[in-house]
Amino acid sequence: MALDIEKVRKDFPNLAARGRDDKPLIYFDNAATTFKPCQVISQTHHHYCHRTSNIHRGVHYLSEEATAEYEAARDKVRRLLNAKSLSEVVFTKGATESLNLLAQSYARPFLKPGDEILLSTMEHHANIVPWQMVREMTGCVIKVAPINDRGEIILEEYRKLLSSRTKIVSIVHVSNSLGTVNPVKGMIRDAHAVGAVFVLDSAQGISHEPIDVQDLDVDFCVFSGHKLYGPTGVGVLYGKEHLLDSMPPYQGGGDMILSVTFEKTIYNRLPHKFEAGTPNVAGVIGLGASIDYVTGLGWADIIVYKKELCTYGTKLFEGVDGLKLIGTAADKAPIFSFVLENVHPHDVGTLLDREGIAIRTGHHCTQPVMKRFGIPATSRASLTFYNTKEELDIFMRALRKVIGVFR
Ligand code: 7TS
Repeated sequence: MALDIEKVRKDFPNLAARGRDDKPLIYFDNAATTFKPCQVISQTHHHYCHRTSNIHRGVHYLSEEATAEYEAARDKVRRLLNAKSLSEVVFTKGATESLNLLAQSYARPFLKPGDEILLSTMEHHANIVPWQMVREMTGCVIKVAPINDRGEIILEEYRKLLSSRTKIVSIVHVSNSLGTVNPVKGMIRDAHAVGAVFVLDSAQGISHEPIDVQDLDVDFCVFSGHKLYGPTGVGVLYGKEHLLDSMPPYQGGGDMILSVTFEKTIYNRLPHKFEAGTPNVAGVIGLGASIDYVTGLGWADIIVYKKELCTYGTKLFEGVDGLKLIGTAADKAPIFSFVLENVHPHDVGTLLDREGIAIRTGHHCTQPVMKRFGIPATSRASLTFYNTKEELDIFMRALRKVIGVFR
């Protein structure tokens, strides 16, 4: 059954908010963060109204209940990713923290001078800078797989860069600035053929298509709750159990230990070894609710509808004189990055904002992508399943008005 978009939209109160100057809001900045459905808001609200307590430590009722809800959310993530066990699901602050955890606890202790980390041109800064920090500390080398003019990784070049020196490959699943969906299953197979571990940055991918970590055979996978219709400040690191087991803790503190003396501390078992301190309890519970929401809508319908939006939007953008889409991969999410002749992206963003339309402008934390295309910035409209073709039509009328101002 197709998605009932009008009904779905009613689940997201923020869609009824007004834009600048009280204009009806069109929210096309979903790659930055998504709106949250009532189901997520009410679960978070319920926690703070009825279950406020710390977890894993109280014998009192509220703490037991909150612990059960927190751990139930872990199982929802496990099922979402089809992970083998709960030990493989670590809660973090977000994709960025998950990548930093991997850099510091997986890469830093194990990499030797001359070992290689392979990235691609289209990585988000969160999947570049943590590895550069490790390079400073270990003397390892960073290699970069190039992309073509459509914004796709050139797979022959990617394979050429893989060798016995490659220890880690860390690649984005869906590019936030190009919309490209990478063929990760084959890329993981290629990385494993040279003995490298594969890190999948699914910050955008998590809301684009279902991820089966066992089918992909991916070693690590990271994402943030807030791009999956969940709260900010919470995210996930999935890791194969034997790999997480081999890693030292990222941070020390409460909850990540079994016993502490001044002579010796024994760390807690997985996944708690990586969850030092009081976590974002309400955030994790909200993330659990967002997973229930998305799976309740059904991936098959979400995928069909987003593809429709992507095809419809691409045609509209391609019909605008003087507009160049940056990112035209064969497999794409409905993320439209574009540049307009003689108009700075920030002006496009500012003028669209006056019409009540929210897009993002800038380099989108992917400066190497901007360099590859020889531009300083793009305007980016990123859509998801609660957006509509009618909104795209209104957007296009507003964009033509912007173009008119500069002609
Ligand atoms: N990786 C990718 C591919 C991303 O798109 C982002 C955030 C991150 C990592 C970092 O996620 P965080 O939740 O830890 O910040 N991308 C964007 C964006 O496109 N606009 O704002 C944030």
